[in-house]
Amino acid sequence: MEATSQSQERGILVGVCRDARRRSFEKESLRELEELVSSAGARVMEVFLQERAELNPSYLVGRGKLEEIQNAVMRWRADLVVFDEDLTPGQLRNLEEFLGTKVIDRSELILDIFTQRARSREGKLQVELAQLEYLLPRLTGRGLMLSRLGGGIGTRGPGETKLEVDRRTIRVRLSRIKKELKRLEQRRELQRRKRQGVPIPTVSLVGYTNAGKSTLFNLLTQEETYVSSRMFATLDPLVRKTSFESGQEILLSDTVGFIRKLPHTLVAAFHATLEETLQADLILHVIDIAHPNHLALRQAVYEVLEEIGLEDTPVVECYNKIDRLRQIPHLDFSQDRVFTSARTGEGVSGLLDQIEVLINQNYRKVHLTIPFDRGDVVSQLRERAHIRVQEYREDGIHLEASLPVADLGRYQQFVD
Ligand SMILES: Nc1nc2c(ncn2[C@@H]2O[C@H](COP(=O)(O)OP(=O)(O)OP(=O)(O)O)[C@@H](O)[C@H]2O)c(=O)[nH]1
Ligand SMILES: [Mg+2]
Repeated sequence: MEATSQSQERGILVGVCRDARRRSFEKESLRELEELVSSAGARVMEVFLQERAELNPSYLVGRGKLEEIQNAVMRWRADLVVFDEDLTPGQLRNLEEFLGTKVIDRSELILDIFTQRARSREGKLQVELAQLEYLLPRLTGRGLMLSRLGGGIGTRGPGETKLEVDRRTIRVRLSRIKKELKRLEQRRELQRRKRQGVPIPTVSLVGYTNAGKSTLFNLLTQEETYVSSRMFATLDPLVRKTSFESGQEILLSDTVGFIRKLPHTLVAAFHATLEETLQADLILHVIDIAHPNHLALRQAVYEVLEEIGLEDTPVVECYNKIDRLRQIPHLDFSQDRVFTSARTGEGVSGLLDQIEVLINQNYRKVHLTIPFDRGDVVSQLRERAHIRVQEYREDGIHLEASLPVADLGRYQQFVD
């Protein structure tokens, strides 16, 4: 549900910078926090950056800054204060008491956005799991702090209901969710195996949130995936088949966007949704070239890819949104870098060519005839090759397949 302007929450943001050398990073992070807050449906009224080497253990920020924030809360009649740093349960309590309004941190904000966006059953459960694990250590003696001040950001439970309040209920719920997730995971694994019966190369779109992955996905598959200027528009990974002019088919998958300072509890859930990507033959890394800090965001994406063990999958970098630039910067052209506008379609055919080249680089198209008594060879090929056509003929099983170059010798005797 979209908040209307009357009911829109009014937020104040607070960032902390402990080290002058990190000043521009923290400022950038605050700008991003501002976008996140608007994505969650609230309006940003004022932004504070505390620069201080020593943090106050009770309030994070110093007394002077705290009073400034308090004044701003009153001046703007703010409904919430969002900290760009993670707060301890104690700090959270102290700050709420002092400021007399709801206080949340970056993690809680991102969790809230994920809660709003999750669509599939699995996505919803993953987010609920992350949210409950985040809340558990933050329970006060009597119950959940969240039953605290009003509704809005940070108080939304998964689904339509408010979160249940006591520790025991949460534990029971957590173990149910885990069980259910395991079941769904097994089902997905089965579906994936079924797809692997006829292996088609898979290409996975990854990138920082808002880079244009879904827009590009729609363009390439002629599908209507949800595109939005809000961050984290896509949470549930989507897989669709599409084909090149040559007839070569690929499976393309759209994935959840990345972000820096992702809440720890979400990391696990988030990695699970990237499982499809783990199977990819090629990664299409979409980068918003119009973003002033796109190099840092690009780096953040590579860090996550490495964390989940994807550093060996070949990558094509797709510098998107070139329509927003006056001229394309002079980056040295290379095989694995393309410039596109998913909005105008510019550069997209070049991108397709590039994908096709890379996918076929290590494969050769061959026609094979396998004798009927060599079912073992057919099953080996199912694992290794991309089979396009399979026909039973008088002289044996006829296959039209793309074979890894390295395997050509081994199957030479069957080549027509
Ligand atoms: N100007 C311009 N805008 C674009 C282009 N591609 C995408 N956009 C816009 O950028 C915003 C984000 O696009 P999405 O396709 O939702 O981005 P995403 O990477 O899927 O984002 P998440 O799902 O949130 O991670 C939308 O407002 C798009 O219309 C482009 O080539 N040029
Ligand atoms: Mg998307």
